[in-house]
Amino acid sequence: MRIAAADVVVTCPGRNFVTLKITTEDGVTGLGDATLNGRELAVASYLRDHVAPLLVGRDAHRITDLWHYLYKGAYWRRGPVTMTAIAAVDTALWDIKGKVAGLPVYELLGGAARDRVLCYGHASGETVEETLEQVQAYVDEGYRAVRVQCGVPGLPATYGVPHGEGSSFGAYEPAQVGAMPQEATWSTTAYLDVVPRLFAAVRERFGPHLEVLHDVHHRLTPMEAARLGESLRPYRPFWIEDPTPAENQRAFELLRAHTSVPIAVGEVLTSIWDCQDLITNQWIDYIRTTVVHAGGITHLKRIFDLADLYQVRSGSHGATDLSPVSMAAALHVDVSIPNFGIQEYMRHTAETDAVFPHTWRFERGHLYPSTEPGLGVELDEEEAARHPYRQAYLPVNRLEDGTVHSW
Ligand code: KDG
Ligand code: MG
Repeated sequence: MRIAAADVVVTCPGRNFVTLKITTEDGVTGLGDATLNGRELAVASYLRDHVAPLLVGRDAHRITDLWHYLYKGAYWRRGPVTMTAIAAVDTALWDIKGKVAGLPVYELLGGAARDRVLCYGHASGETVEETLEQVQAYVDEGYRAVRVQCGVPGLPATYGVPHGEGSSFGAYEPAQVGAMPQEATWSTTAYLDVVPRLFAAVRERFGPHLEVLHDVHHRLTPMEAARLGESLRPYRPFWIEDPTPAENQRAFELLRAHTSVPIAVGEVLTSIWDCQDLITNQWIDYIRTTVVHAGGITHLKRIFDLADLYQVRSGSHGATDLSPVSMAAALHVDVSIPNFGIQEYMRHTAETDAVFPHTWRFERGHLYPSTEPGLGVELDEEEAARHPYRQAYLPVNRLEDGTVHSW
């Protein structure tokens, strides 16, 4: 089954998405998400200019061979642009294989290992009280797990709290349209003061059973993160996420020695090598690598298989910059692996869902993968064409004295 064409579609139904569509000579199509938030066109060019010409004429069924052809064949390994491009090809080929076999992709991955996929939504507000109201709305919808973020008193804009275009309840959109990134301000002292108060209020209102998550977003040193972990421990967080940057994996050895709260890392990691030490030393509890940024279904499976050997569970990234194609693929992986933990789920806008009609679904706090052949998601190209690309950037973060800090 030879590949006839590989086309890249860039669309902005409220936010930018890059999608690869592979078509075989007999007309079967497969989709792969290639969205890299704020750097979308780099991946679009990588695919159009350097990958699509290499795919035409190749056997669409040889997924592993093509993966290594693109990875080892590029010579330049890893990195978000390369790994997102490879992910798109890999995901599209799994879609095609499923359609040809007449089976949903999870059946090709070994079949369902569970009936449903636990997911968490995002509750956030400027104040603790506003965040509590959003938690209540999620609980009313049947969510059993909720991520909580709130504004940091004294700071104009805080990570995870809606502001700006495209942000509304359940649709927090950090990338803002414009020619330059917006700038945010950060104070670790003020942050470490407010987060324990937020957790105390959530536990007091919602009791001990709700799963409560929090994203630190790479902003603390290991020892600051340890202090946060210890201050949250009485409130039993499900996890604290990205407590400190993970370029230096050994930072987590230090953190681990000083707090027992569960730790989740990995949304910016793009390969098994980037999380090898984190996993094999059991310095983390959840690995958050995704289909789209970590080399597709083929490579993500390898990461999760390694993690399983060390009792590390999955907790894939699922923000709105991961398109419904990514979410479809993620759910096939989530439902089929032995060491599934939780899936992040930020709802897309109606415009995005119209561009990517899909049959995976949410019901009472859980996600269910499509049971259609392939991934179970389509691309409406006419609808996509109605939303041309708009330049958008993630914010840049500075300390109060102007020093650039991790965003
Ligand atoms: O593109 C960046 C976002 O996906 C990221 O900021 C969201 O950290 C995030 C999360 O956990 O959803
Ligand atoms: Mg995160």
